[in-house]
Amino acid sequence: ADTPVGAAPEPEPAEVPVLSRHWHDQNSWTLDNYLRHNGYRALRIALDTPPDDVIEMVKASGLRGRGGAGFPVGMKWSFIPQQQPSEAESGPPHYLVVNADESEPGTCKDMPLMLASPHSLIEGVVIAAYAIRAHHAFIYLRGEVASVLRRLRTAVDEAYAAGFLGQNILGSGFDLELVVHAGAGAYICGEETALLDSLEGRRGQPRLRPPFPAVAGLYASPTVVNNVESIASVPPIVRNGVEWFRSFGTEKSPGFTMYSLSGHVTHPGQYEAPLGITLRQLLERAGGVRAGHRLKFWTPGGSSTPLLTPEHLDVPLDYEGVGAAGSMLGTKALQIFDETTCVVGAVLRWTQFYAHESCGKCTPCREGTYWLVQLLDRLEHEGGTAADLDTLADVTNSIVGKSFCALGDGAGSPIVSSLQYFRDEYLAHLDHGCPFDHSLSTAWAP
Ligand code: L3W
Ligand code: SF4
Repeated sequence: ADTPVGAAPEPEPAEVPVLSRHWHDQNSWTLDNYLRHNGYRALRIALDTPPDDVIEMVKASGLRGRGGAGFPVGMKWSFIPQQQPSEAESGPPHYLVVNADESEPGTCKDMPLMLASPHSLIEGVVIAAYAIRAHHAFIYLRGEVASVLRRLRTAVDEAYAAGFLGQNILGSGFDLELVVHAGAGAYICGEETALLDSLEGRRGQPRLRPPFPAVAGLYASPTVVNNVESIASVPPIVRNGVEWFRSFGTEKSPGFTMYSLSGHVTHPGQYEAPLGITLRQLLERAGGVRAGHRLKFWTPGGSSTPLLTPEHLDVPLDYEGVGAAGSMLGTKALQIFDETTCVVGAVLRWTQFYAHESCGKCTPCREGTYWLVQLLDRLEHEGGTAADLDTLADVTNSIVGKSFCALGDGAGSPIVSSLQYFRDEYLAHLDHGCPFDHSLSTAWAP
């Protein structure tokens, strides 16, 4: 209880940025810097609040999962049995697992968050674990990103030393052990049940759902799996309240979020904004499409979400708006492509990724993604026949909705949507392959 938790509270404006407000501070990642800006104040508030009330607060805030699916965070927490494991006779422990295996193509917001502000994640972890009565939490991180691993482990050590982790946190009687686990770098381990298999020491492959992790997750115990940004969004809600959070965004998609802009954009990077902003507005902030060029197509939430076109520039980037436009908000990874990009080449590159990352558990995805690459590669480099386009659509149809997990559906998204919007460009490939001058496009080298 004697641990310093920052000086006088700063009133926080109801404006963005929130999550990234202090990313540019010198040594932004240190505990000292975090404490200077209300760091761990939300934890003290939460620990003075009954766990169920913390869950109710997150529920009322309307915070939706930031990992791709947009599932309500508070509702997910409420699926966990509502008593202390010790109160349930021989009941299993509860676990909190943070999905930090960010690897959806174009997605680059969790890694910068953990590099610049690791304590915002750690504070969220302690609050979430307290709410669901977990005494063990794990952050499952992509192993290749050694810089983030080091940063996170240093921050966890700082948090233990300051009494924000470990036994009797802030004198509250609540104990939490937090382990940062480095995965081996497989896209499929971002799928929550494959992640749990990997964390248990097995090859990461998706499990059948239901049961969902909330019922039988890590070591078959009730487990909440949440994305990094979802968890880091919790402390500001606890500090400032539900109304403050709901003053951002839309009624069904409240709050602020990180959008990643990449590709043919003047200033690529992470842009924090209220949900419901449009690509046109984000491009204004990012200096527009690269000079002298115009937008041709884009992804709203990584390559697993159907492509959109310039006609969708004013679509609100929230779950409902992007859904109504025939795509998904996904991870809010906005990959921007100008008119120099061959859509077939781009789709080929993505499909190679899915074929490489397919875990091999189910036949439609394992075999189908291989054949999609063969078809697209031939179209791009040699040409093909009109029958090849039918075969492409047919193989895709055999994967989408018929695979074991969302990777198969994701692999089909760029193909279905590019055939919908750019069929003429596929036809232009038929006899001699790609008609584009690839030296003009900096985004792809198929
Ligand atoms: C208890 C129920 N829990 C659902 C939970 C479930 C999960 C969450 C969302 O895929 C998407 C995918 C990718 N009782 C429940 C329940 N839950 N019903 O809610 O579940 P779901 O099935 O809607 O989605 P998901 O399997 O989590 C995520 C898309 O995101 N995506 C991929 C992103 C990849 C990364 C990465 O880089 N690692 O984030 C991008 O668009 O296609 O549609 O927790 O347990 N009745
Ligand atoms: Fe594995 Fe692909 Fe099947 Fe998912 S859809 S289980 S990644 S083979």
